Amino acid sequence: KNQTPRVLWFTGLSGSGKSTIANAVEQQLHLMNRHTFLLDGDNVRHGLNRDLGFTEADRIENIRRVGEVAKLMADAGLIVLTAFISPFRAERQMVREMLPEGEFIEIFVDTPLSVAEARDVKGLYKKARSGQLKNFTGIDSPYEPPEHPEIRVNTVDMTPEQAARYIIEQIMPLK
Ligand code: GGZ
Repeated sequence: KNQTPRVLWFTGLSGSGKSTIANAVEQQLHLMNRHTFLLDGDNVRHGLNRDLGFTEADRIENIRRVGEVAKLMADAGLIVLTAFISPFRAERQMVREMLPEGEFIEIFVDTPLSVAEARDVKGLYKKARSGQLKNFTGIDSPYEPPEHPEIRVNTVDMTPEQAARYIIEQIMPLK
């Protein structure tokens, strides 16, 4: 095997760019012949976790299950990328502790709320501000930024491709 299994755990606000950057990192890893799997809302919240919404309890359960699946996939030898808001420190820490030392790489997609809200690609911030959408992260549901992420990316001064390149540079010395 030419790779150490590991989990690249992206965290950040809705609209921060997690999925876009994670997809770009995955493409780079494929070019390096790495076997990967990307877990995100599209392939998890519509299937395994379709019974869960956005209350605090449901988000906790969402992240717990994603952590367990990521662990299984990492055990199978994959490089796993996850792109969930994962707003709470405690659950990110829980997933970190599920995995062998050094295999959980927390990547903070550090887009300020003002920037994510100004982009509002899906119009969700607008709905949250008007009260049409409750428990929206950053508006009426908390986001606890990582205190010591392995990697932090600034999406204000970097394109998603530049952020992905930066992440690859950070993880590749680990091989
Ligand atoms: C946050 C919400 C909400 C609420 C729907 N709060 O920008 P998106 O659309 O594509 O990404 C958001 C996604 C967040 O799901 P996660 O599984 O990543 O969240 S968590 O880790 O907190 O469990 C957003 C959409 O779902 N969405 N309602 N109330 N995001």
